[in-house]
Amino acid sequence: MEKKKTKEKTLPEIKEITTCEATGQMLKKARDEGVELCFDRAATMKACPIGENSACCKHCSMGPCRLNAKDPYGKVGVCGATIDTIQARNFGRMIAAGGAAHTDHGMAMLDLFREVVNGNIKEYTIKDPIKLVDVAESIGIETAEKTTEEVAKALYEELERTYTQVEGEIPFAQRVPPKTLETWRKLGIVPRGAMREIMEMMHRTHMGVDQEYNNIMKQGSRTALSDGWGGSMVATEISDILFGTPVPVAAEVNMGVLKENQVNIIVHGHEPNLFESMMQSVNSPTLIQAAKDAGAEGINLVGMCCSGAEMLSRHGIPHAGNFTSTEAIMVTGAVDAMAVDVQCIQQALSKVADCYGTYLFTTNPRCHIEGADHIEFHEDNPSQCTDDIVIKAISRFKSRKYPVQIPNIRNTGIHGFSYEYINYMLGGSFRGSYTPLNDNIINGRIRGVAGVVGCTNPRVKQDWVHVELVKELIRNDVLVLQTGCSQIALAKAGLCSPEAAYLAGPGLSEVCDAVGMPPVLGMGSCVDNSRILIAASEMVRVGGLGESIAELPVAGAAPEYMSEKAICIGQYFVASGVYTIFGVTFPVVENTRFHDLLFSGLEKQGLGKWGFSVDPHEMAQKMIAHIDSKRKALGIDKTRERKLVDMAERRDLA
Ligand code: NFS
Ligand code: SF4
Repeated sequence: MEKKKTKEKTLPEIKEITTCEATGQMLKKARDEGVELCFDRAATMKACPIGENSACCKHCSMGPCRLNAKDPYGKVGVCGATIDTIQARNFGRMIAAGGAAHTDHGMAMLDLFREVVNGNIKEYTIKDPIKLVDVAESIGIETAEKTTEEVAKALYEELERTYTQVEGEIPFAQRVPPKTLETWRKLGIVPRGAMREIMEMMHRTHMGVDQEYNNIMKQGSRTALSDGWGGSMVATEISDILFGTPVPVAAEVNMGVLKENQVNIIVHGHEPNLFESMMQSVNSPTLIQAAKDAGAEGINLVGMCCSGAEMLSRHGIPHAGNFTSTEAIMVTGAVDAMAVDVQCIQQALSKVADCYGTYLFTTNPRCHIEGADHIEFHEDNPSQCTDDIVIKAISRFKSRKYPVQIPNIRNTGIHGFSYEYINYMLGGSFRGSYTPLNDNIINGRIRGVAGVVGCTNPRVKQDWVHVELVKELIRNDVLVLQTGCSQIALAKAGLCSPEAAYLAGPGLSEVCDAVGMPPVLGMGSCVDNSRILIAASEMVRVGGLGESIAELPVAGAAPEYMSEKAICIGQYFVASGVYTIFGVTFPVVENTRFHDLLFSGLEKQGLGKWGFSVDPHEMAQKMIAHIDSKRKALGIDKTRERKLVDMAERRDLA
C-alpha cells in the first residue's frame, strides 16, 4: 500500500497531461478507480535513451550492439556498422513498417473494389462515378466510350500495379509535377510497386547488406513514396469512389457525443468498410426496435481516431476523440461496445474495457487482441459481423452495471474538405480551380499552406502542441490543412468552424470570410494525407508558384507523432519536396552525418527536409520562416512582417 502511494505521488498533474478537458475528467476518474491509462503508463515507463536516439542495432545476434550518442563515432557494432548505418537502417525499417500499414490498408480497399466491380460483392456499390472517371483519366485511362463498369475494371487493373509491379513507375507517378518527378528519376527513387520497395527496404537493412547511409535513405524515400503516392493514395481514391467523396458537413466532436440513454457504439481503427457497414446496422429498424425494447432511446454510433476522422469528414458522423482518448472514453461507463479493425489500437484497451464491462471486438484477421472477442468482418456478408456487435452492445446496455458519467462537452465544426471540394469552393461549380488559392498566395493574403497532421502521444500534453502550433500558423495567415488525430484536436478546440476565422491574420480571415470557410480545413484520416499531395500538385500545375512541390510556400508538421506510419508520412512529404517538422522526439543522434542528411542533405538533392522541435511556437516560426524563404525565392515576398505572438496574445488566443 505504502509503495503504491509513492508511485501515485510521482504521477504528473492532469493539467500537465492533457488540454482535452473530457479526457482529463476521465483520467481523474480512472485514477480514483485504480484504472491505469496510457498517460500514467507513459509517466512510469522511462523511454530507453539508447533506443530513443536510434543508437542501437539488433539486426543480428552478434549484437544487439549499443553505440554512445554522446560519442557517436567512438564505437562501431561488432560487424563494424557505424552510427550512420545503424540509424539509417532503423529509420528505413520504420518507413517500411509504416508504409506497409498504409499499403495493406489501400490494398484491402482495392480488393474490395475488385470484388464489387466483378459482382462478387453486392453489399457495396460505386457511389461516386464522377470521381471514378476523374481518377481514371488522371492516370491516362480513356473513358469516353466506356461504361462505368468498364472504367472501373480498367482502373482496377492499373491500380493493382501500385502494389505488384516489379519494374516501371507506379500509376500515380503521373500526378506528380514533372519537375518533381524529374528529380526523383535522377535520384532513382520513383517507386516501382509498394511490395517490391518494402521488400527491398527490408533486404537492404538486413545484416551485412547496405552499409552506406545515403544509399539506404534513397530506398527509404522510394519506399515512403510508394505509400504517399501509392498505397495511401489508392486507399483514399478507392474509398471516395466506393463511399463518396467528402464535401463539407457540420459535425460534433468530443466525448459529449456519447448519449447516456442510448446504446453507444464506437468504431476505432482505420478501414472505412467496417464503419460503413456499422452505419447500416445501427439504422436497421429491427435493431433499433431491439434497442428500444431494451429500454434505450436509440443506437448512437460514433467514431474515434482515423476511422472516425474519415467518417466525420465523409458523412458527418460524430467523433468522440483522438488516439490518446481511446482508453479514457471507456471510463465514462457509457460505451456499450467498441469495434476495432487495424492500427493504433492499444492492447490495453482490452483491460480498460474489462474494468467497465465494455465489449471490445476485433474484426480484422490481421488484428486479434488477447481478452477481446473476435468477430470477423467479411465484406460479402458484412452485417453478420456488424449486426452481431450491435446486438451485444444492446445486451450490455440492458445490463449496464457501471455508473455512467459522460463529460458534457461537444464542439461543432465543419469537416470534409476534399481536394475536389476545395477546387469547387474556390473556383465555383463551373470553373472549379485552384487559381484563386494561388492568387491569394501570390498577392499575400495567404502567406502559405501548412499540413498539420498525425497522432497524439502520451509523452506530451495531449492536443496542446497541435492547437498552439495551428493557432500561431493561422495568426500568421498560413492556411492549415488537417487530417487524423490532429484534425480532432483542433476540432475540439473549436478551430474547425468558420467563426474561428477571427483567430486568423487579416489576410487569411478575409479569404475565409469571403469563401465562408474555416481557417483550418479538415480532410479526413491519415491515408487522406494523399489529398494534401494532390492539392500541392495542383498548386504547381495552376502556376505562379514555381515548377516543383519543393518551390511552393508550404510546410508540414506532425507535432505529437508516435507511430512508424507517421515517420513514413514524414519521409514521403520530405521526398515530395516539403519541409516537414516533427515534435516529441526524433530517432536520430544529432551531430551525425545521417542527421545532416535528413535535416539538410536531402534538400540539396532537390527534395524537402526534416525539422524538429518540441515547442509549438518555435515549430510555427520555423515553418513560417521556411514559407517566407520560398516566397522570397519566388519573388512574391513583398513587404510583410512575421508576427511573433507574444505571451499576452498567447493568453488571449487561449
Ligand atoms: Ni495517423 Fe497516428 Fe493513428 Fe490516425 Fe491517430 S494515431 S499516424 S492520426 S489514428 S493513424
Ligand atoms: Fe551489431 Fe552489426 Fe549485428 Fe547490428 S548487424 S547487431 S551492429 S553486429
